[in-house]
Amino acid sequence: MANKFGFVSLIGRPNAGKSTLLNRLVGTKLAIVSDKPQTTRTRILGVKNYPDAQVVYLDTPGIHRPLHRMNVRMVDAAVDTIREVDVLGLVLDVTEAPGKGDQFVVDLIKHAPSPVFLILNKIDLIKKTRLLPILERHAKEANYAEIIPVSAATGDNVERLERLIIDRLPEGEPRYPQDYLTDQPERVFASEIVREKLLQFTHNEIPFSSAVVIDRFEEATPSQPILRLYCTIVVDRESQKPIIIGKGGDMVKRIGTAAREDLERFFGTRVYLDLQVKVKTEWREDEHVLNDIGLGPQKL
Ligand SMILES: Nc1nc2c(ncn2[C@@H]2O[C@H](COP(=O)(O)OP(=O)(O)O)[C@@H](O)[C@H]2O)c(=O)[nH]1
Ligand SMILES: [Mg+2]
Repeated sequence: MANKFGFVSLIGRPNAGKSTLLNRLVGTKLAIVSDKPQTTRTRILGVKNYPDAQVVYLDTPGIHRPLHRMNVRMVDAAVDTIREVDVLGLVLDVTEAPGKGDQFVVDLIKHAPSPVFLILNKIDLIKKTRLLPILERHAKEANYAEIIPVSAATGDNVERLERLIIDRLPEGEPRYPQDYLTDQPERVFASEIVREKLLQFTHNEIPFSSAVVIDRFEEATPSQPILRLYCTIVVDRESQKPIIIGKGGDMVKRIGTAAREDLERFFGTRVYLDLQVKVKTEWREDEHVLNDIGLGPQKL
């Protein structure tokens, strides 16, 4: 049997479970996940090798109405993948009632050049009997190549999804080495872990109006077996700074401790993490910050 190779993009509304599915597909946590919308800000690539195929999965920011330059870049990063892939995976949360935003996404993919898979996610949250009418409703709305119910959280039906994807990929040799997992640099991964903890422990406007920038990343060496990370949490307004710092610094300490534990596990080394909090008004419009967080000009 010939080898297959291809690109598959996961697109959809915020919170549908795209990043959870990417992590499930590649078997490693590449993308941070949270219950807040707009967690993913850039396109994240993950490579998976099968006995007969190499598949490059692309996780993308959720498609939403952009109110800042940052959000325009985020949505572009998702929409740009539509023309670049061999299979387009539209991820939908089955527990959500259909809304205007869904219609926007469905219209967007109607002229996609590649087969579109509708991936109905979070089936662990609904009764099996509720699934059939949902499947029928979606079958009428567009010409999907496949409609597949899955649970990214439990892994239910994900292997079947992978088989159906591989069936649709063109023949081709692997383009990445067997041990290649992602194009995401280690420093970006590190800043994302810090941002994940920030999202986890803070509420209201903080998740949307903060970014994490790595100022210095000093790798561990045999004589200095500790990775040193100097990060700045950037917020939009003066009033947000004390929320992140917390009473007597307890919030920033909590974020730092949780991030350090994850980072030590991931890098397999001791980690020193320095966290600063800075106010930079309107950073979401600022070219330099956007470049720093990976939202500069992007290409596959
Ligand atoms: N119960 C359940 N929760 C899920 C599933 N997939 C994702 N989630 C949760 O949905 C939320 C959003 O997930 P995330 O992957 O960040 O969504 P994204 O914005 O589309 O990337 C998180 O709280 C996830 O834990 C699933 O299959 N079942
Ligand atoms: Mg995401």
